[in-house]
Amino acid sequence: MKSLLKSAANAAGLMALLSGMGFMANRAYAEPAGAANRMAESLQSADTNKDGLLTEAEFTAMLQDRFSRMDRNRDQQVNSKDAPRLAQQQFMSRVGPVIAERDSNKDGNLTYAEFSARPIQGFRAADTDGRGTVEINALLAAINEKSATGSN
Ligand SMILES: [Ca+2]
Ligand SMILES: [Ca+2]
Ligand SMILES: [Ca+2]
Repeated sequence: MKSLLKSAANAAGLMALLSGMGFMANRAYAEPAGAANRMAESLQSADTNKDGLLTEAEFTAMLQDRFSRMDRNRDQQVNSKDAPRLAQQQFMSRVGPVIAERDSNKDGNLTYAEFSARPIQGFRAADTDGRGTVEINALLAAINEKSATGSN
């Protein structure tokens, strides 16, 4: 019995979800298998009660965790001030594209609201039955299918 993605709209929501989570950025193209594995790990660890379903609360907890890891100086904004002194370039090459992509008011600072808007939209789009949960297996199957069929 398969309960995979049921519609193109759902697949579009899934892609928004995944790209929103930052998995499709940069390195995903260079090493798709590694990216898929990291994604699987993240999704599984986000499922804190291990019931195989990701609730919106579990999902947003993961987003908050990711945001606070970038916001190293804890001022609720992610920007170049958060770069570690000795690893400024690495930090900005990883975080810079996320800021550029999601800084919706273009002030150069990424707030949590800006960071989370798209992934949360994607989550809701992937939640086709409107129960507030998304099956992790369905997400992973879709991811594997994506990497098996290659690009495009
Ligand atoms: Ca769960
Ligand atoms: Ca900050
Ligand atoms: Ca901003």
